[in-house]
Amino acid sequence: MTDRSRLHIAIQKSGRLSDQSRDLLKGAGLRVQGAKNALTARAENFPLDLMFVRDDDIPTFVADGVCELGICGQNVLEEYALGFASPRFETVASLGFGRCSLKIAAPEGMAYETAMLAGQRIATSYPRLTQRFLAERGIEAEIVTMKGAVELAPRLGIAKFVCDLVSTGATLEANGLAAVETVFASEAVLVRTLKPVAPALAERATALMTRINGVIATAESKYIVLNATEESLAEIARILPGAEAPTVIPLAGRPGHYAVQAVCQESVFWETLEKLKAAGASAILVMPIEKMML
Ligand code: PRT
Ligand code: ZN
Repeated sequence: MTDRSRLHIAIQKSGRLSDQSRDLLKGAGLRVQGAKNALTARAENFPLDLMFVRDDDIPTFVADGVCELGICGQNVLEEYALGFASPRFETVASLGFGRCSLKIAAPEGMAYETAMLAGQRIATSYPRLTQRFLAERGIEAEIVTMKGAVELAPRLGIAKFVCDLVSTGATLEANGLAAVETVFASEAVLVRTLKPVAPALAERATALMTRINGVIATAESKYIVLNATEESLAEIARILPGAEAPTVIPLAGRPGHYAVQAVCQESVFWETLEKLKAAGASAILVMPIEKMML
């Protein structure tokens, strides 16, 4: 039985999402003790227990309320959710890692059209997402469910097409396949249970989610300081990426000259700095932001 005075979050034990899931919680200020191969760990400075499980089990843990929170790929969550008539958890943040796409792949060089799937066999580990894709297009095909090594199915004569996760595409290519159509785009998300949660615990969950949103916002954000002349201010404000109303302060002893300060909530590239300079900015500083609460 889990301790109901503490929050519980399910994260992947070992795999593509585990390091970044741990880093995110660390970034939210949680000190976590516990060996890498433990099943649970306790945050020392927040009433939170971590449960390390297989990614496929995370939807069940959160849906059943065993864990109030979970970090998991949307592909796994949506495949699970399609098995139920009503929602069992809700997404509270997109985390910006674990990006991949579930794609239909066909033999390399085939002049593919969606209609060609009709009556064919499609191998996949995501039968419900694949079925939804086919149903939305009015196509009937036979779905062959495989737990892994889906990319081998065509070579083994099990299926003509596959529907598999792709990030770089190298795995498909190595097996003579090419991605031809996207079924579902995915990234890691933070979800919370829709089971009732005691008010005190719900408050803690909200506090943790606020911190996590702060970490995500901070990751891309930069603080920009620059000098500008009065006539260049409007153009500079337009170029600053994702910045709302910048702070403009007159420079002492230099009439018509200003210091401009802004939080940019999008990546700041060299090209952006070049544009700012061309618009009349000088002494441009770009600084990382350590913490942010929105
Ligand atoms: O042990 P456990 O069940 O927890 O882990 P797992 O082996 O089921 O999952 P894991 O760790 O491989 O992936 C966890 C999650 O990472 C997935 O559910 C996705 O949300 C996300 N993710 C991101 C990926 C990929 N990228 C990815 N490339 N998951 C799998 N792949 C595989 C894909 O299945 C294929 O075999 O990588 C291969 C393709 O990669 P490319 O780069 O060759 O295209
Ligand atoms: Zn898995």
